[in-house]
Amino acid sequence: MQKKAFITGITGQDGAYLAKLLIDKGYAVTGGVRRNASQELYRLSYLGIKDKIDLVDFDLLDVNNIVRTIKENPVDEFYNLAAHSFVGSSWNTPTYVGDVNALGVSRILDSLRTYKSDTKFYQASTSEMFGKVQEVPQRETTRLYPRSPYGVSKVYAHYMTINYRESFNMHTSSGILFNHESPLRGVEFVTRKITSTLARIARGSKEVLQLGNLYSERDWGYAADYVNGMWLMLQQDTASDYVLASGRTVSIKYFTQLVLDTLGLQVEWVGTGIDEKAIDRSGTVIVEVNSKFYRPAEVDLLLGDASKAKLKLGWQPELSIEDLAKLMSIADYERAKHTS
Ligand code: F7E
Repeated sequence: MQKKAFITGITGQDGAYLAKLLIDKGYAVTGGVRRNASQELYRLSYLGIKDKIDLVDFDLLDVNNIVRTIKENPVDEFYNLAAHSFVGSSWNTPTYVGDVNALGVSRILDSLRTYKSDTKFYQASTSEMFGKVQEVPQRETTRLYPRSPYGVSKVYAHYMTINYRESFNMHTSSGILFNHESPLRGVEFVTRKITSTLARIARGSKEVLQLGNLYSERDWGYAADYVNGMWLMLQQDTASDYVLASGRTVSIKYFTQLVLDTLGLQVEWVGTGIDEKAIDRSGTVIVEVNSKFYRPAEVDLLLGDASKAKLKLGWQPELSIEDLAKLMSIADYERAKHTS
């Protein structure tokens, strides 16, 4: 019989890649769309799956909507990828972030428990829960120390996912995903901000790429690899928590340099701290630091250990950070053709 899956956050980067993966595997996919996100269907179009998905109104803040959705769309697998996902702005709306990211998961879990408790559930947990890291590398057992309202909200959701597994014997798994990027990443995140802005500059635009902390380090992978890990978690007999990570961490500056190299932009880095800049041969500033993009509390170094996922799921990332930077830079260079 054809398997059915429900994906919240289907208009986002991960939702789109996961929907594509499931459709290719023969699933019937229903996607939950928040009213304001409905204009963001371009990712589904980009992957050629927009017409293959049943889209329904879904809002993590509305418990009646969630109950009705779960009753009307009984599925085998439920993937919760919807969230307020931008760490940087989570300090501006901390209560809202908690309502969506933390209590929203309670609403889903309790509705599933009440109306369809044999559904396998996936929760999008995050390396931001490690925050001020308590060990390096970080694994499933590492003590959590979130450093933003976003991270704190995700810790609540993570433990609720574990709690429903232990309290009600439900198949609820949590993927602790380190940063994962792609040409479909939103431009507010640093990798896409870098590739899209530098691609326009390479096409002749006169803008300057303004960044915050050049020296924070991230363990970056390719989103399409990571959604495969989500699916694998729900195919296991027993639910559990898994770190998905590349096992390598590089700085924002390193990633920026990879993109500059791919796009053929030759620069020299000068200055330090807030005065650090990348200047091209003609003396034009291409990259500069702007304190506006610093965060009130930073997560300086994230490095994941995905050994458990490798051992139990047979999962491993395929794309290196160098290849990922190339893929994203080339995609944005192509897009910039139409804007410059
Ligand atoms: O920042 C630094 C910034 O916004 C990465 C989300 O998917 O991954 C993502 O969260 C780093 C930070 O992602 C700029 O300070 C410097 O250290 O791309 P980001 P994130 O905060 O790591 C995790 C796993 C999630 O779960 C989240 O949902 O880059 N940085 N300069 C900057 N960041 C931004 N956005 N913009 C800058 O100009």
